[in-house]
Amino acid sequence: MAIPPSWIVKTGRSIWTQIWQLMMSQLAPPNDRGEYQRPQSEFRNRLDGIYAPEPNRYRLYVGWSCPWAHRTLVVRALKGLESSIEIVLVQGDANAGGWTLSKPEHGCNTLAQLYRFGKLGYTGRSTVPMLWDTQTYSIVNNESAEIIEILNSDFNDFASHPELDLAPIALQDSIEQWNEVVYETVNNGVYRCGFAQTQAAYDNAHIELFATLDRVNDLLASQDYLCGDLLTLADIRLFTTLIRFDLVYNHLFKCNRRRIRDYPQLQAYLSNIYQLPGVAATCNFSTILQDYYGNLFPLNPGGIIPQLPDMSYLRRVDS
Ligand SMILES: N[C@@H](CCC(=O)N[C@@H](CS)C(=O)NCC(=O)O)C(=O)O
Repeated sequence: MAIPPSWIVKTGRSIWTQIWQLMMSQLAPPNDRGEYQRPQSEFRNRLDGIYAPEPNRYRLYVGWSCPWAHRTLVVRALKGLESSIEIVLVQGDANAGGWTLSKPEHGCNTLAQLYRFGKLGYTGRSTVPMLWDTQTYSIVNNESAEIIEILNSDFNDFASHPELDLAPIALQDSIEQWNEVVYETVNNGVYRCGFAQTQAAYDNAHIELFATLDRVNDLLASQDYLCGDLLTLADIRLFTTLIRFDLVYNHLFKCNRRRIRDYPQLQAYLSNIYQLPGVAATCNFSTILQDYYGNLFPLNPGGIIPQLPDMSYLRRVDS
C-alpha cells in the first residue's frame, strides 16, 4: 500500500488546520500570542443577604470529569455535607458540546438552558461546578475557588465534620500564595499546554508547569502538605488536577516531561489525599478518560479512548 499522494496530504492538512483553528478558538479563546485565556466566572455571590445557609436548599451541579467541579465534591465529602447539599450529575455531550441534564428540570434539558432559566438573557459559558438555590431558582456561584470556601465555612451547622477547617486563618497567606502559583502553572497550566494554539505558548506553559511540579515534589520531602502539616483548600485544588495528570494531561494535553508516578513525593501526596475518607468515591477514572478523550474533539479527532494507565500507586500505604 502506497502512502497518500502529496496533493491529498497538502489539501487535508490545509483544510484540517483551518477547521482546527476555528474550533479551538471557540473551545479555548486565545490571546494574540495563541495563549489560552480562561474566561472569568460570572456568578460570584456569597452566602449572605438573600442566600442564607440552610440544609437541603442548595444544589451542586457537577460533572465527574471536571477538575474544578471535583474540588467541590472533595470538600463536600471531607466536611460531611452529603445529606445537606444535593449533587446533580450532568453529562458531557460530545456532539452539541456543553453539559446535559439526566432529567429535565424547570423545562430545561441542558445546563445552558438552566443557566438562562436562572438568569434571563445569560450568554456566558455554562460551566460546572454551579451552586444553585432551589428557593429563588437562581445561581449563587459558579466559581469553584469560591464554592469550596463556602462549603468549608458556611455549612458548619449541618456538617458531620464542622471541626475540619480547610482554611485556617493562620495559614491564609500561605494558602493564597500557593493558590496563585498552582492556578496559573498547574490547574490552568495543564489547559495552557493542551489548548495552546502556538508552539511558543505551549513551550512556555510546559516549562512553568514542570517547574512548579518539581518545586512541590521537593517541598513534600520535608512536609506533608503545601502549607505544612495541615491539609488545606490549596491541597484540594492541586489534588484534582494531579489525579487527572497521568490519565489525561500527560498525553492528551502534551504535559509529557514526567508523569506523577515518576515523582516519588507527589505520588505519596496524591495517594494520601486519595485515601482520606470519602475522597476515592469522588474519583471516576473511566468517565474522566471518556469525557476528555471523547468530548474534546479537536484534540482527539479519531475518538479512540485510551485504556486506563497504571494508577496502582494511589492505593499504596505508607510504611
Ligand atoms: N473557573 C471555573 C472553571 C469551570 C470550568 O471551566 N468548567 C468546565 C468543565 S472542566 C466547563 O463546565 N466548561 C463548559 C464550557 O466552558 O462551556 C471554576 O473554577 O469553577
